[in-house]
Amino acid sequence: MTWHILGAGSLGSLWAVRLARASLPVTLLLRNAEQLAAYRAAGGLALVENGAEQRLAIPAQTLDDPAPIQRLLLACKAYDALGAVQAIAPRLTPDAELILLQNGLGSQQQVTERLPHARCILASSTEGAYRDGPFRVVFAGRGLTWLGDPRAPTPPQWLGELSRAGIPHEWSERIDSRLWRKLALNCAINPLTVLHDCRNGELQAHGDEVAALCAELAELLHACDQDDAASGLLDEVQRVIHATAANSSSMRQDVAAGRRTEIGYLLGHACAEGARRGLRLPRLTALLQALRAHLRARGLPDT
Ligand code: NAD
Ligand code: KPL
Repeated sequence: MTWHILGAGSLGSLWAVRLARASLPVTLLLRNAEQLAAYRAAGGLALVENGAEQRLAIPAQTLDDPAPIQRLLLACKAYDALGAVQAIAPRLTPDAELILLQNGLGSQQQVTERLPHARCILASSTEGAYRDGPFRVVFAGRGLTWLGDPRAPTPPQWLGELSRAGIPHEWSERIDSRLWRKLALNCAINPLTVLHDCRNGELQAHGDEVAALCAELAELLHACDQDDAASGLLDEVQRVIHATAANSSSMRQDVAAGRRTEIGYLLGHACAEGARRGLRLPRLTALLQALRAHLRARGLPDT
């Protein structure tokens, strides 16, 4: 079974190269003929790992290629997920399976509503990768990808292929809890690093602000029936701030590079879920307003 990978960006490339070098069939799905020509001119996809570069000429095609797709790894940003799925929908077989790699929450619901008959497996990854050139990706941080299906607890048979490809993973029967927890961590840390323009560790000087946000996030998580995700949240946020003290958060990096953020699927989603449940979340709401104003002032989308 071919692994079709939509999005030859950081995580998509990281998965594509590891699957391909384990001799598993992989096909990249690129936006258009221009992208495909650029990909071919680059000679394939390069992964830089421990300082060594390996470039593989993984087969690629455009989104509008007619060949059917049974297994799709959706490796785009959350704000692109629905549009990408709309574009690829005519190619999906009736028994298609999708793996959704998006961070945050909200895009997964958009995709599953658009494709009610497909199996959608949700993922939450702590691996790190970034692009440092066209079709060239650096493997920056070892981690793990949790996979799960909130509608069906049985793991798919292809998990063995991930082991064969050396992709660290675990099947989770509570993937929603993992995604909520990661969202809460991102909401407590990332916007503040943007607004204070600081590295993660410098948030230690804003301990009261972090604690107040965690209290509201925990209230939201309980209201969303996510008690496990709420448990010990502040402690974990403080641990992450300490462990990643020298790092610039992904949102701060996006803003610095003039890239769109995933705010609508992180803090935006948290506030929208709070509002839907009639919760008063003044700190989170004020943080969202300040962050949106900050993005608009830099000419970036605020959703
Ligand atoms: P990225 O921007 O590096 O890659 C996304 C790719 O998808 C881009 O190449 C883009 O052109 C492509 N794309 C978007 N729409 C498309 C379409 N319709 N057709 C074809 N290609 C399309 O993003 P990323 O860093 O790989 O992140 C993907 C998701 O994984 C995000 O939600 C991110 O938060 C999450 N994530 C990333 C990392 C990381 O280290 N990069 C870690 C954990 C989670
Ligand atoms: O996941 C992160 C990010 O930078 O996006 C951290 C900072 C570890 C938690 O928010």
